[in-house]
Amino acid sequence: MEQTPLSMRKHVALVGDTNSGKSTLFNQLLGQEVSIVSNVSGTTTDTVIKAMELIPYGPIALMDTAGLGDSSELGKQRIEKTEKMLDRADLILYIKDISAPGATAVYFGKPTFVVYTKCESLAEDELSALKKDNPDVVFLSNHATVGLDDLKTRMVQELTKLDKEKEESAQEETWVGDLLPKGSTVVLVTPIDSAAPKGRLILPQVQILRDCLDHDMKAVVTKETTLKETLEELKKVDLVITDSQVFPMVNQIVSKEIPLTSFSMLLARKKGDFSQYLQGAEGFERLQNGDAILVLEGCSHNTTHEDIGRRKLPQMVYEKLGVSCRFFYFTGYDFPEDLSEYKMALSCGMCMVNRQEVETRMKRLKDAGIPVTNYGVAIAYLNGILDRTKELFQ
Ligand SMILES: Nc1nc2c(ncn2[C@@H]2O[C@H](COP(=O)(O)OP(=O)(O)O)[C@@H](O)[C@H]2O)c(=O)[nH]1
Ligand code: SF4
Ligand SMILES: [Mg+2]
Repeated sequence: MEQTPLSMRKHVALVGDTNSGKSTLFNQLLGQEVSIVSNVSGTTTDTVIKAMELIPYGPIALMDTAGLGDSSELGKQRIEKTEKMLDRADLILYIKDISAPGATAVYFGKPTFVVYTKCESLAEDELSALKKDNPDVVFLSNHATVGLDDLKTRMVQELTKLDKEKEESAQEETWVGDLLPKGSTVVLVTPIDSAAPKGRLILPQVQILRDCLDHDMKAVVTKETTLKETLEELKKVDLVITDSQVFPMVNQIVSKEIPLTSFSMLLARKKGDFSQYLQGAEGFERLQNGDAILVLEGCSHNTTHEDIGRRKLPQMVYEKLGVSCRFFYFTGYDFPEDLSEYKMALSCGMCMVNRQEVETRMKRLKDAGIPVTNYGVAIAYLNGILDRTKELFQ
């Protein structure tokens, strides 16, 4: 634990009015007398930061701050200093003395939870009623000796949640930034047919363009009909990203040395378990006449996708696999209770649905033993080019 520098640790700050018991708690958590505990307001004048091991989470930095409720001139300066220190806090424990009513209510703009101290001052039934009404609050008594384990558990939960969110947003933030080096040249193929929205590009296309610029890459946009010419004119192309609908044509035009993938494949990587989608494509091999296929679409207003999910994919399954299946559609957050009749599931890119929801569904399908893949992977598979389009990610 000594090895992890403070700067690498998640910072947890104890914040609250003077005399609310911050330093007492700080010492209890650390298991040693680091901060001076006193009933003289403003004893902790500056923020104290100490390294600690929060089991089972790991190394953290614990911050004991000066009180917020000090109205003296010196106190105001301390409060300003405290607020500045809170910039580095990842999680705030808002410490309130349960016996001191009218504690300052503050919004910190960061993950925060409330901790009541000195709860031994309440009658037992009063305390249990309060606990019941405030499940999100942690209650401490007897100089933070009672309830300390609850508090630690809660800290571990919150910090783990923060780590997970951070990981997800990093993955969600970039489309190609993690796949190609700076200076790369990316060609986007976007058919402009009747399904294309009037006067604009669809969101994933716009986001990928922006992502290329953010990562100092060059991006060229072309239709499938002008792709051949575009590639001839460019000295070097590091990646071609195409709309799935024109995949077969683009696949022929783009020479084997140039990596090729689809918008949908890039989307598939962002939501849900990409390897589960890739593996799920194998489900096509086992389909038989009359099998039920579950189709999940994140929203109903997208005519482009409606066309893929409702017309193109069923048609491709019939033509390429020679089986006629039954397709059942679920839109938005709708999801069937009973999965037993489905042999396979197909999902859109789920750009409008939150990650948690997508993950829950993926898990349910996995548990039920139902292979699931998404439109991009499915179209690539049915065109026999999945192997080519997934190379980029391996
Ligand atoms: N009765 C009681 N007193 C407490 C408890 N926790 C802290 N105190 C007292 O409250 C006063 C202020 O505590 P301190 O930790 O210095 O508060 P801070 O200003 O928020 O850092 C001290 O006299 C502590 O002994 C508690 O659980 N019960
Ligand atoms: S949620 Fe699905 S159907 Fe809706 S726009 Fe996104 S990918 Fe298309
Ligand atoms: Mg203090």
